[in-house]
Amino acid sequence: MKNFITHIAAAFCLLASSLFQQAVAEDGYELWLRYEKLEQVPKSAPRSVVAACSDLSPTLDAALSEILRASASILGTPLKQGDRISRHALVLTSEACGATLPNGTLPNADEVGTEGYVLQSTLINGKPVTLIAAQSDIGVLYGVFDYLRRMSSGEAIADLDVISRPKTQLRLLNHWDNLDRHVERGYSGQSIWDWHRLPGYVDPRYTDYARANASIGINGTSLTNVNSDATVLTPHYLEKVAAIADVLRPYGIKVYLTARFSAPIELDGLATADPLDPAVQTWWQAKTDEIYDYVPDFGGFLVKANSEGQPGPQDYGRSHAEGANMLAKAVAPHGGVVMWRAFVYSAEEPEDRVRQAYTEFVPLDGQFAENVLVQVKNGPLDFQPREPFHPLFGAMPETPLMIELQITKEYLGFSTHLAYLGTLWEEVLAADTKTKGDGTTVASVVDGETYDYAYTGMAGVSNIGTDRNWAGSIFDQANWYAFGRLAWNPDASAEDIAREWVKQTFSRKPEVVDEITDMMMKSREAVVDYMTPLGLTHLMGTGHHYGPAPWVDDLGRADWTPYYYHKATRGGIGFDRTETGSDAVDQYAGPVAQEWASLETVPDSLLLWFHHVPWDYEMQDGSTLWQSLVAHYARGITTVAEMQSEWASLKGEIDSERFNQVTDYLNIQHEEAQWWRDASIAYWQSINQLPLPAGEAPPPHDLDYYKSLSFPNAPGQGE
Ligand code: GCW
Repeated sequence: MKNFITHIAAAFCLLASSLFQQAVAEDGYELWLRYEKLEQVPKSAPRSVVAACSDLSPTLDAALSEILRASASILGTPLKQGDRISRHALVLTSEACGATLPNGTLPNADEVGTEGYVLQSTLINGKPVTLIAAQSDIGVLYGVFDYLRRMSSGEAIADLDVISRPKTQLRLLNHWDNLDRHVERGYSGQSIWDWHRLPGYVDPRYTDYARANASIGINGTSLTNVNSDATVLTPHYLEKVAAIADVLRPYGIKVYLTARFSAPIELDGLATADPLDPAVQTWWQAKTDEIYDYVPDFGGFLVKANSEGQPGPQDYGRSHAEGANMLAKAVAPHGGVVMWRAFVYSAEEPEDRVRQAYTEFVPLDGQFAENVLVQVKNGPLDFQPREPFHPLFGAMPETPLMIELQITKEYLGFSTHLAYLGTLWEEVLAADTKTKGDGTTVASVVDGETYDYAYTGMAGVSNIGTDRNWAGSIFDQANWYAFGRLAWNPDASAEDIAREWVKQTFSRKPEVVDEITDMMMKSREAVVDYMTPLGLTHLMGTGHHYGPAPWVDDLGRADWTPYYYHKATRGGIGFDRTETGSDAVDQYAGPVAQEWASLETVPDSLLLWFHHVPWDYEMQDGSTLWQSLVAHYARGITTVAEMQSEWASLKGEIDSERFNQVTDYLNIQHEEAQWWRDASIAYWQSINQLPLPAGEAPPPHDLDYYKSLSFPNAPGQGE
């Protein structure tokens, strides 16, 4: 009887724990590292894991524990950890760990570089094994994540013969996190950096953050907002930074900080922050040395200077290069870099805002120190749903240019709109700058292939916060994932990345994978359609950027108003950036400039970015501009409706918690897409006085209603 009761109790516990697991496991916390159990364990599955090393670093420990965790989950039982190579073992090894393998087994540096790896089904001492080998231990960890990705996606893991190495060196998240834990343009809770409780309390979440980032090859993180606070450079905070760095180090992730240019004045009362002043230079050298005492592998500084009110070298009549070089000199002896942002535009200058970064930076090409990278947003304006690529790409052969992408969706519906950004980034990376002949893609500039840059890199403005699901929504996790995968390989396909993510995040069933991938692939274009079609841009609400406000024309600065960008009048709409206007198009290489400057050849998608045209302008398909505009809004809404029904068809395939959240968010997106369309149309009609094309429903409210909506507490207000 006692036995029976014990059995019942045990069974109950098991049931309860599996129910509990079910409940907590699907809140999105595990990201793409869910390691869902395979329906059938393949014959080729490994039986044990062994590190063929004379020295086990914390990085290899992390690799081994990831394998044990993942195998327990994917295969149902954790692999045995052996100390000898047996048949069907997973063998981890590297040059750095003192490989204890027959000569010739390791890949050489030419093949894999310092971070790459091989995955190989091979024979060692006559035994069939899978080898995960690299020059460095971090290469092994990356290889392990690749192997686990294949396994949990249900891909074949027999007969592997893979070599992979990153095409860019610096693959960084940029957190816009303030020290009070508010995240600028954050839509997923507070900052995960709990400055107040650090370093005494180090949140275990940092380890999961590191695992997730390492799994997609991210190797650096800038912890603080580019609108910076010098306080982070004080000893009290550096201790906290060091505690974070210690957790991230085994995962190959270096820590970077934003440097407030006026820090010498603010922290130590210097009279100036002039970069050519010897006292200022000495201050930064001492400060930098101090940082390296706390964090010996500190990556370097990220700087926003003379932009949107941030202090900078121009306050002292010095150039961006002079400012950057002073900091570069301070980090150089330690092997650090400076990432200097090109997101600058002047409050006083009347020059077309999208021209200004190019005007400012091109003359400085060749003047930056060797360890400076200039960090350039993907487009010349500001992370809009669609922009042409930034004209600086290809225009600075002597200066390493990093691309900056925004993972957080400031202008694409925050966390409630589904917008997979892989397609946006792919569009930019694949764009041909033609600066050095055909095929000079943005990717080939960024990865150093075109100009053989000494440093290469990609930065993504993080969407991570304290929400259980990290990113504000499940689908926003895909943007974090896609950023990492594209930073590793800027030529990768957005669709392949989406599929990969879906398999690990939702389901391996082909029909589910197809459906969700389809939703993702069309999602960003839907946002462009219902917010800013045909090359329109920056029409969002003031400050928070939530919802439509194309009517705003009276802010402190003209170039913060939507009117500045659309210039709609009774006669027409669009920003003339040809020679008759600002001539911003001339900043692009000849053939690109020609294509976009001509109404004959400019693609519809960029029409109003480069041209001011009448409302009855005839589009490529024969419709008028006005008809086409209205049709684009409708198409955007229809696409969201399709996404809703595709998602609804997956009921039962996805756990209810994630299914319901996505359903609710899609409903919000649909309502807001409709709102965008109605408010925009009401406004355009007030300007052009045109009737709606036949069959189009009039907006349910008048323009005053849309104008009267106010959202004082929308995230981002006041930023
Ligand atoms: O997109 C704009 C944002 C600002 C941001 C700025 C930048 C950090 O609205 O919030 O400030 O860009 O990139 O510096």
